[in-house]
Amino acid sequence: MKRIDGHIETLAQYTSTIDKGVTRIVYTEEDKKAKAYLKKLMEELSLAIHEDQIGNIFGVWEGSAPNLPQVWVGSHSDAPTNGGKFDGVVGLIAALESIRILKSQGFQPVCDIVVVIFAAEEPTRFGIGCIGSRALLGMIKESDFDSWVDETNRTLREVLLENNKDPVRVLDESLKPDRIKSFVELHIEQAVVLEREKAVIGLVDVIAAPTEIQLVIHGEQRHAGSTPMDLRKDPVPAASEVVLLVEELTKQNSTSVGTVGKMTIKPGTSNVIAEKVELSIDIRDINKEIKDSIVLKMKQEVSKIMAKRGLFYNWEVKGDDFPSKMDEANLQVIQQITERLELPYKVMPSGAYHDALIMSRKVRTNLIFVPSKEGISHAPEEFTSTEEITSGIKVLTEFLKELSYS
Ligand code: HGY
Ligand code: MN
Ligand code: MN
Ligand code: MN
Repeated sequence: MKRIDGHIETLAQYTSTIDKGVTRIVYTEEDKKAKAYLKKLMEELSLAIHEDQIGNIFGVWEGSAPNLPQVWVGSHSDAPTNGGKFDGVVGLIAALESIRILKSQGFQPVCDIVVVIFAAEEPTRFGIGCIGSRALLGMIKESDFDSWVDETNRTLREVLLENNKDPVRVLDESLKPDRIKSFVELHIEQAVVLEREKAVIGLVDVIAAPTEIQLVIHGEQRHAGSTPMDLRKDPVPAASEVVLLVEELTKQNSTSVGTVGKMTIKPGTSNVIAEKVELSIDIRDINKEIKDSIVLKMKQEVSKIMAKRGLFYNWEVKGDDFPSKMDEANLQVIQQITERLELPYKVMPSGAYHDALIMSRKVRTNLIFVPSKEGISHAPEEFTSTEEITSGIKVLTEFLKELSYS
């Protein structure tokens, strides 16, 4: 369908890395242009649009009984560094397309249907994901506005103020969960299970949760040529031991994963022994106990490595979420719809978190997957076919219809 392709291609142009994938970081020009484009699509559907103080955008299709709890559907429009065109975007285009289809059928929802564009699902800028949905559910505390800092050393508070947003109002804007009947997100699978099992729809039953840590190892900056090896306090070999530790501890369980995605050596010159190394550590599991035991063991081992090398370090837990089960009753409903549409499907976990992970803390939540080619995501090669997206839209449309009609 031209429309779907067209929207995805247009949104992909709003990137700061035109040569390599899609990079769209929250509160940047590209992010604002993408959100402006999506708001235009909402206007074309005559949705009532409003935006909150953290930057979540809502498009409301008013039902015949607007005081009933609302049905929410949505995803995010930001993209990681050198990411793909489909992550997040597919869920938003699918939500808008579902509404367009229902309107064309003359359908009138009883409760409101609300399309939500969450402000920032990716952790790229501040090191923690789902800032929009966390704020919405009152899960951001006052001190986070000053402790969450981006690479230019600007705090979330400063960035919000620069964008004419009022951090103080973010705190009292949080949602009344009983206003929402349920939330559903359609998203690319970002793994290869559906493709391998020749299914086109994933019905997620549980979402793995991340513990996001920032580790800074402090060394002594010295001359690379004249400093003997036994006099060095070099943070880089220490960081290397930590990277291997992350791999070793998470490899021991089939459901856990561990990643050091970002490692910055400062000052980062070939003939200077580093002053410090900053690493991101991302540990996940669908089992909370396993994840917590890995993080604890890692913290103990890191302390031994630094003691052995006589290095100071700072271990900061940026985010520590617990895994979340999706709503079982609504999963059944989606399963029946998928069977009725004769689409091959699989009930499965999600290794990636989503705003659905956060929303499920207080709202009945479901997550529907469409396949990712060769399981590739968070990379320029990310791809999902229009036909697969269209199948997802068929399921989503029926689900929204059923949910908003009674
Ligand atoms: O990392 C995640 O799971 C999400 O895609 N940001
Ligand atoms: Mn992502
Ligand atoms: Mn995503
Ligand atoms: Mn996500």
